Amino acid sequence: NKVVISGSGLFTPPHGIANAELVDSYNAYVDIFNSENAGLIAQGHLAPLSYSSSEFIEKASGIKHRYVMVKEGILDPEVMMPLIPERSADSLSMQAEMGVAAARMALDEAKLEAGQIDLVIVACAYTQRAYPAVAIEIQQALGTRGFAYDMLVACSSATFAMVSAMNAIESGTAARVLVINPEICSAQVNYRDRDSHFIFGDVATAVVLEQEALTRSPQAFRILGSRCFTDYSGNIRSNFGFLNRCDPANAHNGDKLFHQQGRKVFKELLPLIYQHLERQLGDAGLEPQDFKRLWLHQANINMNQFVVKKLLGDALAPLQAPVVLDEYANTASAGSVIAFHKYKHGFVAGDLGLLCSFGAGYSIGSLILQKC
Ligand code: CO8
Repeated sequence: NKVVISGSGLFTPPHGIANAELVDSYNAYVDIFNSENAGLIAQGHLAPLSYSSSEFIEKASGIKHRYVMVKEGILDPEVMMPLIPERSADSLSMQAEMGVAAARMALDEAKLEAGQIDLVIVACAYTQRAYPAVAIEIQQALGTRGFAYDMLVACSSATFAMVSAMNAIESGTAARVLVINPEICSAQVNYRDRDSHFIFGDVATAVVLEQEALTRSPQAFRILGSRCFTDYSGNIRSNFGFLNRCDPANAHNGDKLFHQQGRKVFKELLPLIYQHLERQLGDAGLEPQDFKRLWLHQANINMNQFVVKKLLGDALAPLQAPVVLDEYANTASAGSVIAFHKYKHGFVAGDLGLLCSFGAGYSIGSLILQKC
């Protein structure tokens, strides 16, 4: 009696930002910075900032557009962050609101009521507070039973949480689990950093997991196998955390936001992904060609093309490895789940798909799925 993913949901935030708008705002900031620091720049004490460009962004990353929960502030060269007022303690938090919307869609698809869920896991790159857990807030908002908790594994939060959910079901701790990934990446983007101002967007995804014998969903995918891997690296990093206020030197917060050595990540992570997938597929007696679809992590189009080429060579069927980052940008843990949600149709019983995340940590999580 295998565990299945019996429903998925996708909440898309209300505001879009195209590359051109973002680049205009960044370049306005560059003009302000360079003119305010003209003296120091002329004396050679400070390097002038260079313009960003839509052409670079699209070529280097594949990203054309991103969604955000709050647009106000992001494009203002004097602000350059989303202006998100704190909500009162008795109203639903922003992350819970996004999570609830995605979860409702996943429940509908799984043909379940909230009261039939007995574990909620909120899994994402950041939760908006330490406690009470956002998952417990969502448990109350939806009316699910049992228990709920948050977990953070950056880009692999969603896949690792699905493995935790599967283990909970197999051990009898829970019968039905909601895994929710509400990502508010825009709050952690340094919009003044040319190398990374374009990378992220906001979104929420959700999946329902339950025993195959229990499911009533026509959309269910059985989990045939799963594998998690981590290998410590500081090359993708945010130093934001609860100790920040204890060091008075933290007045400048650049390193408290997302930053990375993008080139190093590219070079170091790719071989880890190949090795991980080769071992997993080898142990399962499968070949990459056995998969109808690869729902890959959505960080960078070039990185995904390398992974796909290594696995499948040049003979790629249309939509074999669908791309959503052109529209959504990098959405941390939610990227591969968006790809799954949007491109899981057209499968017949027995068809295989691979859901795989990779990113900060480093962390890699992959699930072999089979249409029921
Ligand atoms: N516009 C114009 N030119 C630019 C820009 C820009 N915006 N940015 C850089 N350039 C220039 C550089 O200055 C450089 O110029 P030069 O050659 O003269 O030095 C040139 O363009 C090339 O720059 P790069 O070497 O940086 O460019 P790359 O081609 O390597 O592309 C990428 C940069 C897109 C960052 C690429 O390296 C990449 O994607 N690497 C993989 C990174 C990755 O996958 N990271 C995962 C991060 S996501 C994750 O793990 C989740 C974290 C948790 C969530 C966080 C939420 C906020």
